[in-house]
Amino acid sequence: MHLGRTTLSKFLIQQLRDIDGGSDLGALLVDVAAAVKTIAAMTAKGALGGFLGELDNLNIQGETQKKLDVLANETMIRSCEWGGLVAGMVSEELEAPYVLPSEFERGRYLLVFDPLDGSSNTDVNVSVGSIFSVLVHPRPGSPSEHDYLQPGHRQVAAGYAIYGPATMLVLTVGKGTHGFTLDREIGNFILTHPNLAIPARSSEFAINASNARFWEPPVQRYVTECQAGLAGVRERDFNMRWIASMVAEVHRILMRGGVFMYPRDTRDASRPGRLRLLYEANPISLLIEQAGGRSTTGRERILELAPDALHQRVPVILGSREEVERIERYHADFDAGTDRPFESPLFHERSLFRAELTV
Ligand code: AFP
Repeated sequence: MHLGRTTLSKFLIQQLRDIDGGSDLGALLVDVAAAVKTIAAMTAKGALGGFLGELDNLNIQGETQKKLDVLANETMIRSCEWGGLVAGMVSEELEAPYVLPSEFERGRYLLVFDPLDGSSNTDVNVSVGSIFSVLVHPRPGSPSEHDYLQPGHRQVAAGYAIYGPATMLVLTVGKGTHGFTLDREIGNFILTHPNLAIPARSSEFAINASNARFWEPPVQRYVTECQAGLAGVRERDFNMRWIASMVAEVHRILMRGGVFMYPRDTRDASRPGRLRLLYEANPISLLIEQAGGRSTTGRERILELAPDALHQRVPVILGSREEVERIERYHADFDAGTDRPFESPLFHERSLFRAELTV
């Protein structure tokens, strides 16, 4: 593949030509890319397009809908409903699965997506994204809700668009994770980041620290150790980021490593996490694993979770393999009651949640 010359379409033809149904999958991903170009144009217009601001209704998540949430949702649906490639769609913005108009042929795939992730950032001009996941429709005809409830390892494609200084599309069809940059002048996605590989070791973590009082002890332990830096058990300093746009955090991790955590918190037992399994955690987890990283709830591999509801939420801890494995060990230690005190000579006692510096 020639950097800077391979278009998305050429890449997909090369990657999918030996896969059963590959041409249909490639055509669907081209339709998704077309929707992404339109969403990119809308987000780039900002206030000039009249696309900013909120609507006076709540979405099914109980969250205030932004105008761009609805426009992005409409764009993805219009781009993908008519080509005879999908049998139905699920969106973060729709309570029930989207049923195709009767005049459209039903295809072999199910498209599941978050049309605009990080939309709380749209009015402050911070990067947002779209996330998508492609599953095989298990039988002919229109899908039932249950047909979408497939574990993440059954995805045949997944990806995200990030609407940043550059618009990029990052995707996998199960053969690595690859990045494409939109050349706005010619309207083509060009392969610029083939075979992304997440560094196994990193010193950067992303978490919303305002929720610290709700975290479980293993996460408390990990973050406290990172904050202790060179003087602590990790014996090196760490950096923290929080953009409140998962796509932007994940993109940084794919580019230079790190860990992203939106862990289980004790606020509301009915909401074990903030992020949604089907159209956020699963597609992102496939991209991360295809790039050599790990993605877990802290206790289970996310791609093996059996979904029980379209919009269910899960805890998410993902990124550089060595750091995620450490956090998994901390969860196992805690669950087994072998959660050991800090070893550092600087810390003489350790509560369940934090070490007290003694010098
Ligand atoms: P929105 O799409 O509602 O802005 O949520 C974005 C998100 O799902 C994810 O992209 C962020 O990492 C996370 O929520 C931010 O959550 P907090 O606002 O609680 O930090």
